[in-house]
Amino acid sequence: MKHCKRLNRRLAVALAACLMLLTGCAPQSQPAAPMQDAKQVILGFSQLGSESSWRIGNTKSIQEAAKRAGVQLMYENAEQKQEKQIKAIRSFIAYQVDVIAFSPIVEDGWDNVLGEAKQAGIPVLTTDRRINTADESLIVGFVGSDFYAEGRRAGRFLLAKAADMAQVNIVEISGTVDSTPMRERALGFRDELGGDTRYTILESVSGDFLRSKGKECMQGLLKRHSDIDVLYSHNDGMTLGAIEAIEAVGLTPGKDIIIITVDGEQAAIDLLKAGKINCVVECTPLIGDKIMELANKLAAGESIPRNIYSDERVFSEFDTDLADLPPREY
Ligand code: GZL
Repeated sequence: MKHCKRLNRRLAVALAACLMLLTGCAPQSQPAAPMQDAKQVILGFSQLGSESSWRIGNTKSIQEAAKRAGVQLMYENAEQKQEKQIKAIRSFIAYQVDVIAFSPIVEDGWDNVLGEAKQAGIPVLTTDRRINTADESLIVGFVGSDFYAEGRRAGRFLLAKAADMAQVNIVEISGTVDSTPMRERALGFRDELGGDTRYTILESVSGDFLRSKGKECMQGLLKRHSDIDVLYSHNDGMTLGAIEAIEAVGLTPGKDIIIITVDGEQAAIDLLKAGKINCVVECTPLIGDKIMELANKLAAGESIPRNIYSDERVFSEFDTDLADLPPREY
């Protein structure tokens, strides 16, 4: 409905411009009146929270990109609650925004509200995380990271790092339960280690991507296991908390326990350079410009690719260029 109104408005402007040109009504001394500025696209964005430096960097990227792109951003922070995201999406529908984008905190439970958006003719884009649905038409596309590939990269580093170890005991501090990054980073890591029986995952606990919980998780793991060789942590925030716990019991992170983490925030890169972290798998939050490009295309009725993945790398102790790395933006 909204799109019909917009298209009618634009057609009217285009028709007027053509008529002026064809009938020579446009003042000869000047070019035809420039097309009326296209109506500013209104994007409703539901952010899942502000649980980590990654998330704060992601929000900043989106807000700054909206300004650059001339997109009117309606931004809602759900503070880690799915019901608040659903409420925000309903408010965007009521306001008849042109496009809705959101980072779903978990994968399930979106069909009803996205069915309402579809009924209202508003395209919905998932960013950063994905949803689990039988009706693929509820979403027009995804932009973000390939978390399964990130998990495999983490495993690939460990295979190289532990090549000479006869037995490798691993503990995992995972992200928010039932979130896409938690599921896929775990799966990719395990698939990369394959059936190599030298690798044992002693225990996996969820730290919900929070630094405080990462510290609590590691305190518990250290109490229950005296033979930990590796920590695989699904985000830098939890890793920073875990390192506090490791040092509190007199162990040296990066030496007594190999540390593999995901995100690539500045604090983690600094600890990599200091030898307290062995591998940082990059997961960039800087997808704001791409989101705005897609929102403008969708508002103009253009089609977009179904999946757009960020280009990401791995930083590790094997790199020789760590000193030359530019400052991270999160
Ligand atoms: C990954 C993102 C995750 C980050 C965490 O794209 O969803 O959520 O890895 C963040 O830091 O909390």
